[in-house]
Amino acid sequence: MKLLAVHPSGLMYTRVFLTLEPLGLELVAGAARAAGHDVRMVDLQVEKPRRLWQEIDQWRPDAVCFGGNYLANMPEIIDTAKAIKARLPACFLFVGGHSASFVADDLLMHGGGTIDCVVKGEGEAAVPLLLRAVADGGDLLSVPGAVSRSGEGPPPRFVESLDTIRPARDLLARRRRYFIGTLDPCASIEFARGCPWDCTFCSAWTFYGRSYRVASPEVIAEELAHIREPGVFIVDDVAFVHAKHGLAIAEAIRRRGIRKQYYLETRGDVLLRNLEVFRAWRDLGLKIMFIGMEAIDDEGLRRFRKRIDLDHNMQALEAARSLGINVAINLIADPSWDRERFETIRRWCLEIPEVVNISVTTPYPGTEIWHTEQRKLTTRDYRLFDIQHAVLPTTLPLPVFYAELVKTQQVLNTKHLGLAAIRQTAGIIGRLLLRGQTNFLRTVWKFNSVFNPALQMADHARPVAYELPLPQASLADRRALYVHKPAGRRGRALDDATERFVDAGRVGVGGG
Ligand code: B12
Ligand code: SF4
Repeated sequence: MKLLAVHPSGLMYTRVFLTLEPLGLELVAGAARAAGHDVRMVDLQVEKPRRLWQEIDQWRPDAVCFGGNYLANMPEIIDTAKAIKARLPACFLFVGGHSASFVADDLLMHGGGTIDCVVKGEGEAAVPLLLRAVADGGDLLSVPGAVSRSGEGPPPRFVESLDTIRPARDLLARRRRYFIGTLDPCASIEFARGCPWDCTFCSAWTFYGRSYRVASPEVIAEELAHIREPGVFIVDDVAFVHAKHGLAIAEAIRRRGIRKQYYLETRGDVLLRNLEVFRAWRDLGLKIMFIGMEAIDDEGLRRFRKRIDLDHNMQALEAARSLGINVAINLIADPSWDRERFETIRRWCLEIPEVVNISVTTPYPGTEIWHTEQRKLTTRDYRLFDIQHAVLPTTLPLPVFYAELVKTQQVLNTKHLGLAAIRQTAGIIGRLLLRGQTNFLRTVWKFNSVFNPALQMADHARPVAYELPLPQASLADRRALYVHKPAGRRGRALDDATERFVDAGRVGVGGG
């Protein structure tokens, strides 16, 4: 079959700071190709819609699939599916990905018959089976994870091993557009999948049933050896949970003499526990590390069930500084914040040398706070669920909340992308320009055109075609949260000491 895999446009954040390859969709495309299908890809984050319509009208695929990792992309996916079906009525349309898995029925309903199927969970095992069923006129609902308007198939299944799946990176035409900060251009890679913690605002653990699986160090090193980009973004939710695995990958890379610059995301307590792993990675080229701190007070950390106290987070920042690795931290702004709170945050952020990113508390399907948040949603417009908009009632009038939020982001932006910062990075910018890479330089003046209170208010005023389903009022069965059902301890490739360490840092009730 001819399969076209489409990734929707980038959201606010990716219009300024970074744009990365859609690794999950590439893995799905790779699995379909390995099963003998003819596969093409379009990434609307970096390609014009014209390219999509050319493929639809000239190549005329038998099937089109969409990567639905982000809730805010759902309206675009639904509208595009409707437009494709109008041009190619016989084309089989399906959606998969992180967020699509949590709102499968709703997508089918909004699609009004144009979306034939939603695949819940990991795509690599399911997509070859689905395409075979479509080609042979078989039963779609025999495919694990498949949901159609006639019902739901068996529960989604994990791919047998992360060592046997490889992303079809070669199918993306504009690879030089992927970058993060000064890692320009930048590819992405996965070392491990899943997260063993259970933070209330996050859906990474509910998607994978609190499992944690790893790829073999040799397989990872082999994949890295084939990556052309000098920068590499490690997509793991929490990098190097397991020290032995992190060191073994470092050793396999060293043996092959591979030199890259790396970016990763981790937790403060993991950094403190596995300092020698991060030291080894610094020596290998780890440049930037993102730590999800979420709050700068202990009360805030408790609310997010981030079982790490402020002292430990501060120690983690110190440790990262002592290693000479640049750190970016994330804080979550709550809609209840008043002017004084924003001012405190601004002052704190200016006192520390780290890059600070601010997102907004957003309950969404797959997270615990989607069910437990007592405040009523002020909107169910999918497009506003991008953690940059307020979807809960704000204490400040909404325009003032956005003015304060953007002012805070602006202070941070000026700190890191202002003239002084440019002077510091002038050498890097010069080297990038020599290689024809302008992505990083462009971030410097894009901020104000994207992060703007008036634009954010205008986003709330748009007519709403597609609304999220209403959250269920209570969370009687915690297992209902999961896409892949938890397999408990045996679902996690962690040694006993690491399992105990994880348990001490999470709430420890129910679940897997
Ligand atoms: C890496 C990452 C990013 C990267 C890269 C994203 C990209 N270009 O794809 C960056 C840093 C850019 C990013 C940005 C954001 N992210 Co992000 N990100 C992740 C993270 C940690 C891993 C994603 C990943 O690559 N995983 C590895 C690959 C292999 O897995 P995968 O993509 O999920 O794909 C598998 C399945 O989902 C499925 N699948 C995927 N596509 C398809 C398609 C079909 C047809 C099928 C059948 C199956 C299928 O099969 C794949 C293989 O098994 C996830 C958390 C998570 N664990 O999912 C958050 C996550 C997806 N991000 C999230 C958010 C909120 C954001 C931002 C909005 C944050 C912001 N500050 O603005 C932005 C928006 C970016 C945008 N696209 O415009 C939320 C999503 C929330 C939501 N419900 O919408 C998540 C779930 C994190 C969380 N803590 O809750 N993100
Ligand atoms: S540690 Fe918490 S926030 Fe980070 S990925 Fe895991 S569950 Fe999500």
